[in-house]
Amino acid sequence: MGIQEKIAEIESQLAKTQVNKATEHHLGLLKAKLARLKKEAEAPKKGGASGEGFAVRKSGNATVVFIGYPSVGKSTMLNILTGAKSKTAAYSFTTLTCIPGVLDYKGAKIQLLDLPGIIIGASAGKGRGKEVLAVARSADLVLIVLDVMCAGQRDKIITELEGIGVRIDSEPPKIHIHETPKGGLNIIHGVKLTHLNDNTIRGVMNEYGIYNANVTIRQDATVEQLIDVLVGNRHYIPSLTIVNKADLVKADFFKTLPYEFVPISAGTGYNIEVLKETIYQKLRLIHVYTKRKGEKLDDKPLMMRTNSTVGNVCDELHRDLRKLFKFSQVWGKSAKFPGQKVGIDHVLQDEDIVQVYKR
Ligand SMILES: Nc1nc2c(ncn2[C@@H]2O[C@H](COP(=O)(O)OP(=O)(O)OP(=O)(O)O)[C@@H](O)[C@H]2O)c(=O)[nH]1
Ligand SMILES: [Mg+2]
Repeated sequence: MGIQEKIAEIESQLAKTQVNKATEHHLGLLKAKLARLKKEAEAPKKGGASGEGFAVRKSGNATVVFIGYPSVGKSTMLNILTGAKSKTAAYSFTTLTCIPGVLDYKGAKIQLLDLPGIIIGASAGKGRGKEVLAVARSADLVLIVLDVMCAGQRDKIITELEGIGVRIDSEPPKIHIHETPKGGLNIIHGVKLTHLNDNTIRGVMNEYGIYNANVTIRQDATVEQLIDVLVGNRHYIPSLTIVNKADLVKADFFKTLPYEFVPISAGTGYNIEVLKETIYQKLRLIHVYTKRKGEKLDDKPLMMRTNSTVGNVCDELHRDLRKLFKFSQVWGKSAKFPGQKVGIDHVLQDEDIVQVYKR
């Protein structure tokens, strides 16, 4: 049996098995096997070009992508938000590649990437789905764009994103696996587990060829989360759902939608200012002030992505600064005390002050 047949076989078994306490263990092992096979199937062929993803350079303070089915209005939205000129039309697959635009908002330069529409099965390679979704992997925020007439498609888009390793609106699981040369599997529980037992944890770990390790679990994790940690290469990214073409329905319609979203009309411009503000808020950009020795603060802060490091600040200031970096001092929330000496990987927080010393 080839790898694809094995994947299909397990998927059909999963679909057939009832979900309950008695089948939990069995299902867990099947899911682990499925994830391992999928990873194997995806591994780039030796010698071949990877060829995945559009060539887009990140720019500005953050990168935001539009993901949605064809003709939901992604390009119309990019144009109204940024003044870009991405082609729009009433037929599907108008956009064929990645079109960038820049939204200037409250001093931040936010890169918006318009992409071709995806279809069901995109993450498994249908259409140019994999290339499109791959762009989402490196984004700071994913905009899930829905047509008000098909507002029920949100879950399907999330499934496609999950298919390429993107985890929306969640944090990396608090599971730590440290392999050891011998001693078996030592499972350390930080909290009571209600979805997993040691037997299942062992079975899943064995599926990944791990027989000796310290496994520390500090949250009530699911088997999916354990598998995510084992597979690795997962991307935890915030999302914002936008329901477009609000002009086509009465306001009452929106009360029926079971998720959080921003209703807009890219066609008429309705609620566009609210959308800009929501994108900006979701990005949680931070302001970092830089200071030169003996001088006072630069009064214009740098706008940086959340979790930016001192190294990222160096890159922002001068392209050679990273090479010349000796150490830096930090004042503010990320510093243990004012003026703490820190290295290039120190993670900064909003309103921090940084002074860099060169070699
Ligand atoms: N009524 C209405 N029509 C809209 C709105 N926004 C976009 N449209 C129309 O929807 C159609 C598709 O818009 P596009 O912006 O090309 O959609 P897209 O999502 O970029 O489509 P693809 O590139 O094919 O994936 C066009 O005919 C637009 O004029 C809106 O808010 N209301
Ligand atoms: Mg388009």
